Amino acid sequence: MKVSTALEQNIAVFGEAGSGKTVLLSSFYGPTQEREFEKTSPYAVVAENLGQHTRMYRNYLGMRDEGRPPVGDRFAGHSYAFDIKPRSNGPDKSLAKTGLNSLKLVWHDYPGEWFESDVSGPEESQRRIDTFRSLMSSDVALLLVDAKKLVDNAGDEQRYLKSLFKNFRNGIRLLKDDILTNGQPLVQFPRIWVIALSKADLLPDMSAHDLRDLVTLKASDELEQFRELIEELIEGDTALSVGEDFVTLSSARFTPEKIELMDRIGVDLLLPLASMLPLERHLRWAEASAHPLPQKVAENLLKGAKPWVNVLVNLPIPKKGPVGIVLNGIRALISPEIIDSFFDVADSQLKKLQEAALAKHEYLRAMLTGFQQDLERGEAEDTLLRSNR
Ligand SMILES: Nc1nc2c(ncn2[C@@H]2O[C@H](COP(=O)(O)OP(=O)(O)OP(=O)(O)O)[C@@H](O)[C@H]2O)c(=O)[nH]1
Ligand SMILES: [Mg+2]
Repeated sequence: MKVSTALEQNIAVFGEAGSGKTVLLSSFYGPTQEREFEKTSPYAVVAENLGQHTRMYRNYLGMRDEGRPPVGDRFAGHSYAFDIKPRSNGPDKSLAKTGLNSLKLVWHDYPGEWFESDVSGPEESQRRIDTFRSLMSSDVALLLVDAKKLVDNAGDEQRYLKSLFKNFRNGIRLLKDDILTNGQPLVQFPRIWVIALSKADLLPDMSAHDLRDLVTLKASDELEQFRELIEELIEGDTALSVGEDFVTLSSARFTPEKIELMDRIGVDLLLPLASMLPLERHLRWAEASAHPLPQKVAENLLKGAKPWVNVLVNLPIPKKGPVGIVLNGIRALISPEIIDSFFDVADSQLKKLQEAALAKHEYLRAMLTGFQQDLERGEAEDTLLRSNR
């Protein structure tokens, strides 16, 4: 049996038909296969499935070389697994210390049509449920808001935004009975629902703050109803952020002649968002004393966080022992002060932490610290707005 040496994180991408999901995936993946990226990036991205690699890369090349966007893949609903391997000069010392040396990202694509049309039969209905179940292991979900639709509805954006959030809600509500067993709320379910503007190049002046303001002004009731639905699905609904984080994304700049794939917005934030954002949020939730979470929920959040803390903070956590002991070990380790000092370090300090990790040949740790800097940068540029709750 192959023992996994990867930290794993899942991200679910929800968007209506044509909102840019497939292009986003290829724009995330394609550039990582270029020679320039291989020379300069601190990590490599390897698609686990060769067929998926070929499709994503072919889509990318079609755009890059022939100015041709990928053909629609309606009703597809796939999961894509990527190995994110830090580049190293020699063995990664993180592995010796923590048993981990890479990151696995699983990207779940939820087909747009499923929000907009009825199922065509029992087989497709089952496929919807299966797809939904697979993405429930994600900690982060992106809800795509299509900038093209905002442009088309200029002056009347609320029409589009209200119907969008209603559709998201209906799509999930229809599956509610199928995903809950005996009506029991779920412990494991995406708890961070980030609102992401896709095709942001069409609204180049819109910042993450502007996006928040627009959604709040035009569709806060519908967003609230969506949030209420998610609350019904999960146990421990104080550990939930729906529509509190915002990001602007553009996969490329599309002109009639060309698709400029080097001209992207926010795509570099996807890995950091998927990996570092949940860690930060989960630790805070698990430690929040004002609204203590049900034990199962806190344990689940901390259990997921444990290997990350191990790699990042580099302090010993008991590896074995009853769950309670291990969890107490983590609790002691990640006291609110440590969380604060860890996540609120200044950018310059993060850079130093990263350099120290590199000097010690702890490449995985260096990579994750780099992701944290990316999030800081995204906020400074206002392509990202993180909830401060
Ligand atoms: N301007 C601009 N246009 C984009 C961008 N991404 C996608 N598009 C356009 O939107 C079209 C649809 O994008 P897709 O990625 O295929 O949409 P999808 O969400 O996968 O759609 P379905 O598979 O049908 O659910 C593309 O053919 C492009 O013309 C972007 O970042 N900027
Ligand atoms: Mg698609």
